[in-house]
Amino acid sequence: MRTKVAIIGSGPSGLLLGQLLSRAGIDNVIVDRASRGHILERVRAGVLEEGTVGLMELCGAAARLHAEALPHDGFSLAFNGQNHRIDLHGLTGKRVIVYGQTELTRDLMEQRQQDGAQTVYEAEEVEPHGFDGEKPLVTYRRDGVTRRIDCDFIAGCDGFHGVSRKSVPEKSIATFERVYPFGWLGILAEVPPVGHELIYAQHERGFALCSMRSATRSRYYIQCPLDEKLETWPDDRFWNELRRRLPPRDAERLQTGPAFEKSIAPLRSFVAEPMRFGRLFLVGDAAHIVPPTGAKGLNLAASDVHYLFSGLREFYAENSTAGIDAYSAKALSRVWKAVRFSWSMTMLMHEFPEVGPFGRKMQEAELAYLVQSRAASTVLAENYVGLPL
Ligand code: RFL
Ligand code: PHB
Repeated sequence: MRTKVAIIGSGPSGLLLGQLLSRAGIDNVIVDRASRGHILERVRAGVLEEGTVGLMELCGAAARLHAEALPHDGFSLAFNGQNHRIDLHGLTGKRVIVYGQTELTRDLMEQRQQDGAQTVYEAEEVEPHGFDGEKPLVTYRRDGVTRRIDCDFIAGCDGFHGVSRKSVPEKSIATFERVYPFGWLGILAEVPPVGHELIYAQHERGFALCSMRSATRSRYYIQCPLDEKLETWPDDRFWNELRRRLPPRDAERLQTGPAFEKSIAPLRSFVAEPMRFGRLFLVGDAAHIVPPTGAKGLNLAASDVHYLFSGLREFYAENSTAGIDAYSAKALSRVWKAVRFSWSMTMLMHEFPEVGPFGRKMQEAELAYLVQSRAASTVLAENYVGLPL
C-alpha cells in the first residue's frame, strides 16, 4: 500500500499526529504491534496541559474530554506534616486538566475510526527502511504475510522500547540518560480522592502522590525500591504506607478500597538527539523519557506532534521544507526544559539515601523557599502548567 506518512505506534503521539494529518487531508497509516485492547488497558498519565487539550480540539476529539475532565487550578506540596497550595491559576492564569491517558487514547481511536483512517494492529516485525533516501517504506508481518507501506515520511511514535530509534545507526545519534534508584508503585481504586486537588508529598519514608481519575476514582503512587515485587504489596500494606507519608489531616480523610490495578514503573530521564534522520522523525517517548513527577511525558509527546504536524502541513501545502527542517531543534528546545523540570521535581520530592543529612536539609530548605517566595512558586507553576509551544 502507499500513503504520505507511515506512523509506527498507536499511543498518544501516533494517534494525535494521525488525526491532525487526516483532518488536514494528509493521508496516513498507523501500524502498531499491540492490539487495540492492550493499548487501552495501559494505565498511565493523568494530567494534561492546556496546549494538549487544544490539540485534542483540533483533532475533533475533545467532546468527552470537555464533558468529563476535571480542570485543576492548583495542587499541594506536602512536607513536615503540612500542605502548601501552589495556586497555578493565580500565578500563571492557566490551569491543568485531569483526564486519564486511557480515555484520551480511546477518544482518538474512536475519532480515527469515524474518519475512516487506517490503523493496522497486531503487526509483527515492524521495520522502517530507506529513510536516508527519497523513498522510505515500512514493512511488517500480519497473518504470516510480509506487507509494505511505501510513503514520503515515517513518524516513529513507538515509545521508548520501539524499533524506530533502534533503526538509526549508532554513530548518527547521541543519547543522554539518568536512571533513578527507585520506582513508583501505583494503584487505581474506586474510592473518592483524598482531596479535590493533587498532593505531592515529600516524606522521609519516601515520596507519595495522590491523584485521581474522577470524583469517585483515585490514583495513588508511592516511591518504592526498584527490585520490589508486586506480590509483597497487598492492598492493606499499600494503604498503610501511603497514610504514613501524608499530612495527618489527609491521612485521616483517606478512603480505602480494593485496588483494581497495581503496577511498578521505573523512573528515568532520557533524551536522544537529533529527532530527525532524513525522512524518519522520532516523536514522544521514542525520543525522550521523563520521570512522571512533573506530569510531562504525554504533554511533551503532544508538543512534538504540534511541531511535526506544522512542518508536514507546510511541506504539503506550500512545498516548503522549512518546518520539517526546524522540527528537531524546536522540539528539543522544549524537551530539555521539561527534562530539567521533571528531574528537579524528582530530586526535590524523593528520598535519596545516598545524599545523607546534608542533602535532606537542602531539600527542606528548597521546599520552604518554594512555598514562601512568590517568584519561586511562579517558576514551579509556569513549568507545571506547560511552557509555551
Ligand atoms: P507510548 O504510549 O509508549 O506508545 C507507543 C506505541 O508504540 C507501540 N510500539 C510498536 N509498534 C510497532 N512496532 C514496534 N516495535 C513497537 N514498539 C512499540 C506500542 O504498542 C504503543 O502503542 O508512547 P507515546 O505515544 O509517545 O506516548 C507517551 C506517553 O505514553 C508517556 O509519555 C506518558 O504516559 C508518561 N506519563 C505521564 N505523562 C504526562 O504527561 N502526565 C502524567 O501524569 C504522566 N504520568 C506517565 C505517568 C507514565 C507512567 N509510566 C507507566 C511510564 C505515570 C506513569 C506511571
Ligand atoms: C497520574 O494521575 O497518573 C499522575 C498525575 C501527576 C503526575 C504523575 C501521574 O505527576
